[in-house]
Amino acid sequence: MTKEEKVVFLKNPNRVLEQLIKNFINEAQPNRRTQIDHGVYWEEPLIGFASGMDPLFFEYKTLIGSFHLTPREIMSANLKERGRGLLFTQIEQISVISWALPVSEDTRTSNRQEKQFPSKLWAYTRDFGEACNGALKKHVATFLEDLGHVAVAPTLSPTFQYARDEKVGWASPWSERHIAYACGLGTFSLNDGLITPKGMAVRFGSVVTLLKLTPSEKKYRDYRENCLQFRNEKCGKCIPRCPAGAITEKGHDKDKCHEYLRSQPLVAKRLEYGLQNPPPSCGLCQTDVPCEFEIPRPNLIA
Ligand code: B12
Ligand code: SF4
Ligand code: SF4
Repeated sequence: MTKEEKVVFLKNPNRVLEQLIKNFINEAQPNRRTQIDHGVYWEEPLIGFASGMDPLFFEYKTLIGSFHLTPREIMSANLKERGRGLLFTQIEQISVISWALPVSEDTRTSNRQEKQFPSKLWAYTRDFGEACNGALKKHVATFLEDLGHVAVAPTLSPTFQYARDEKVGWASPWSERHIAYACGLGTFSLNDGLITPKGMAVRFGSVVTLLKLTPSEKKYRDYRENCLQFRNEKCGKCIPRCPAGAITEKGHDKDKCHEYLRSQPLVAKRLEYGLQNPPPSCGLCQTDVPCEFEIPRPNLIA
């Protein structure tokens, strides 16, 4: 990076980081579907920022569990690995960058037709598209590190496995959806999925850094505001989409969903698609629903 570019970065780091993330998705090889048809896994991302001191990160300790880490804990642990400590004056500099990668239109369309298993494009997106998400996390962290700002992508660490918690069921110590919610990217829904302005058919990623960034505005007052079911509108369109019967008007049964994702017929389908040992996927509840690619609008015509 030239001296001039560094000056531009320091003047408006949010804007430069947004552009960096967008450029990666527009141009980088990992977003090309070289494994199948040279299409793209992801469309233009949404990006949000939060202060590491946002009270939500501390609320998550009660809402999710004490095992869910705050940005400050992530940063302290990372600095400790480098033989350094977090200084008191650095605490308020900690920031979080989160992004939503929208599934490409042809992949969404292909998954809409499915009733039992994910489409081939959806299954490849879960595998190779997520690898692209991982490469993006590394890219953002390396960019910041090269400029002298400590940066860490929590979910890239092998210790960040999800496990079954007594109170909240399957959960990770760094829930990308809760992080995205804190960064103003969207709200939760009847089926647990986070609905962003580009819909629910998205995947999330994030990086924690020791650099003060301007937090994004949260344009919602309720944590389920974007879901029609919680706006006095009858919806529930995701309920019949689920082949496992995991969604009801009461919400999402994670155990049923988890069981289905690991089931033998689904494994067989993935092998049939030519995926050797891919992570499980389904996502039927994220496609052919009003919240698939936008914040659903209420039906104004009675
Ligand atoms: C564990 C896990 C699962 C489990 C459990 C899912 C779950 N509901 O938590 C299983 C195996 C079932 C699963 C399935 C799927 N997953 Co998954 N999974 C994860 C993982 C690894 C951790 C999730 C986690 O920690 N959850 C924590 C718990 C506590 O969250 P929760 O129960 O949903 O939270 C509820 C409460 O906290 C509540 N709440 C109550 N009061 C309040 C108050 C406030 C203020 C707030 C904010 C919230 C809140 O809101 C939530 C909704 O009810 C993440 C990756 C990551 N590290 O984040 C991906 C992730 C959640 N999965 C994802 C996806 C795409 C899927 C699948 C579609 C599979 C696929 N790829 O085809 C299905 C979809 C299932 C569904 N409808 O949610 C995406 C989510 C995309 C989205 N738009 O939301 C993630 C974020 C992966 C990623 N990198 O993008 N997954
Ligand atoms: S399909 Fe309807 S009820 Fe289900 S999450 Fe989307 S908006 Fe909410
Ligand atoms: S991912 Fe599949 S099994 Fe899980 S809730 Fe959605 S539709 Fe049901």
